Amino acid sequence: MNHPTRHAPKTPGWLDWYADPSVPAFRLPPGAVDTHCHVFGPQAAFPFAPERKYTPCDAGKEQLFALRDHLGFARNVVVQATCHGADNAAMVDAVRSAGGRARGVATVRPDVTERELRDLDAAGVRGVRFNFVRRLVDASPRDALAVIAEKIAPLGWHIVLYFESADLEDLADFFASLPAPLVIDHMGRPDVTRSADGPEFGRFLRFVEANDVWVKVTCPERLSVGGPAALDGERHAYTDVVPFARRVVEEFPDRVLWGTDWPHPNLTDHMPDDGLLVDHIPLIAVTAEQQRRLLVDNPMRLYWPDEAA
Ligand code: 0GY
Repeated sequence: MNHPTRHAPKTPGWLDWYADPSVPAFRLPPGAVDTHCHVFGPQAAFPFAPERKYTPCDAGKEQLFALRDHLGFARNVVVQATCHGADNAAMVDAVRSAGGRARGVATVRPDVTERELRDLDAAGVRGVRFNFVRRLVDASPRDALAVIAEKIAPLGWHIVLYFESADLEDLADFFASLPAPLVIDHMGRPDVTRSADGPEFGRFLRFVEANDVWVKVTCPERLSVGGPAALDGERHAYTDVVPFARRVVEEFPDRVLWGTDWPHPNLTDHMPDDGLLVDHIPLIAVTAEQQRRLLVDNPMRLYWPDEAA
């Protein structure tokens, strides 16, 4: 007997993505890539994982592609969200539906087979994500992650690392031992009440330099303490994050990536206007050359090397 699909209710207080984003004042360069975004479900087609730490609203591929076009991006990198666990079906479906204009980053278990990895690769997956943020995952055992790293390395994939800045010291040696290129989410989540020139962020920058890693200068809305207040009426939001992101862009211009983080999981105080997020870009990448590297050249080299300039 068929049971009707039972939809899990959203986590109390869940904020849905911004329904009517503004048109950014900043014109993205042709070929720009949004390297950090997710899909949630839709739940009826792609149920959420039992071990998830939150139940989001639906945020499907159609809405993602509509946002891509609205903001002026050419391509997306769809990162597996923890609410789907290691079931990559929704992410893979989105990537496959994009007509070559999307790549994926998966979550896999250590017992993943070579065949499964090859299928993911054929679908457009180019990396795995290792998540160390305790509110999102139960555990991140290093021996299991090392097994995954050994399995994905021959495919030429990279490893996306998501961690809290306070944990970098403990994790740094493990990260440095991994046999694949590394990409760090959201600048390693700096405490933006500290100085971007201080020792804490300095340690992060030296880790990036020593290990030649890529950095997503993403999520001002997640890192900001000051919030979205447009201080001068010129669509300048999240200004407390600017010194951090600008420093990374200036020091590592050919290693930085940018993304929206749509549909912005787990924000509790406000939901960002994605148009305003795009208008953050010229604050952190101030020259046309920095912008082109951040938005086009770097992500193309990492995700579409055959088409890169
Ligand atoms: C992000 C940030 C978060 C969540 C996830 O996969 C996820 O659930 O990545 C977060 O809660 O900080 O990058 O989307």
